[in-house]
Amino acid sequence: MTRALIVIDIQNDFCPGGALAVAGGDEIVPDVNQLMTEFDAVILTQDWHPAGHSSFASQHDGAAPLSMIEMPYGPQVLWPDHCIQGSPGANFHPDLTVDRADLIIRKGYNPAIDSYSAFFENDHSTPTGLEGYLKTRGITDLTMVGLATDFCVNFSAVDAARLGFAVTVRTDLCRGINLGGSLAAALSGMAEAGVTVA
Ligand code: VGL
Ligand code: ZN
Repeated sequence: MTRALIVIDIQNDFCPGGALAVAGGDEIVPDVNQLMTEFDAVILTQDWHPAGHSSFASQHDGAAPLSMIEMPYGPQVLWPDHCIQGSPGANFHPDLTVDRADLIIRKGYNPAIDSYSAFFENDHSTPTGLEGYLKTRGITDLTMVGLATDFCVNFSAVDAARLGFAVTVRTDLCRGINLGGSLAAALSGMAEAGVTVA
């Protein structure tokens, strides 16, 4: 059994003061850093959008942030502009132990498709390459922590379970956005997919 810690999107824009701040997003950083020492591999994910990304409300006339639209690949929440490639908001939280990471996987770089999951874009079919990386390293067990519980952590955990990994989400080391009940739905959806929600 080879175990990896997947640290999801602990970036300035998802922390207090950021463009898409998740309440308490920064609180988890010290314990996440400590947890890194217990794993064979550590992988960080980084939300990484080009300016003018199609998931930004600013790109849709009259659309309010946090409203929904129908995209060719399905329903999509429209977000405030966030995690723009190379911007300070896209940087990892300054206290996160980035040096411990074996791999940093970026996602959301395709202008036409959002990517919550670390494994597939929101069309649920375009891979990021993370599955191949983990499987070729013989990694079988994943623990996930980070932001946000109900979006990127949720989609990553459900995809990982479907791909055959043994997945644990440490909810004490995650924080959520909770849009219209999305947090409760995510917790039950993950459990249904076979994720251990700890
Ligand atoms: C995320 C919304 C938009 C996340 C990323 O990391 O959960 N949420 N982009
Ligand atoms: Zn994003």
